[in-house]
Amino acid sequence: MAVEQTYLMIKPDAVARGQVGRIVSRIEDTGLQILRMELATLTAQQAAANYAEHEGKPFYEGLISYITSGPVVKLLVSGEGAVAVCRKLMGATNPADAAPGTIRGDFGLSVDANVIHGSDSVESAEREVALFFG
Ligand code: D4T
Repeated sequence: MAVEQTYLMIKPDAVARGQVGRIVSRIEDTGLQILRMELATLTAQQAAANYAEHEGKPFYEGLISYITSGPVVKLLVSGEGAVAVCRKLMGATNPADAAPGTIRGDFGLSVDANVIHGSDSVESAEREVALFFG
């Protein structure tokens, strides 16, 4: 497997509940390397660019206002198969379907506040790293 970079983002609900440290520990426990980590509040433009594929869907407006509602933790993570490793660690989109032991399975409350985002491909990761870290 190739060394990849991926973009992760601990979402406002998890930051507000004080779960950042425990989530970062799980990322570190995979053996992947954290190259950058930063607390920031997303602009409406960044949120819209990140979720462009969902524009027009019933949950879109709520998603944009939620993701810009408070600070997130942006992470640039690198290592062997980093995209797939992180998607597996995150668990299913809906915390109700996410397996115990996954981040969403253990920390998530609902699909519209589901704790963490992770790039779904190497191509998405490149776009998201440029969008969020410049
Ligand atoms: P992200 O992009 O946040 O890593 O999530 P996923 O890749 O796992 O899932 P997604 O793109 O399908 O959904 C993006 C984002 O929208 C929220 N959402 C999703 C929601 O609020 N209601 C819904 O019905 C769905 C499907 C959760 C994640």
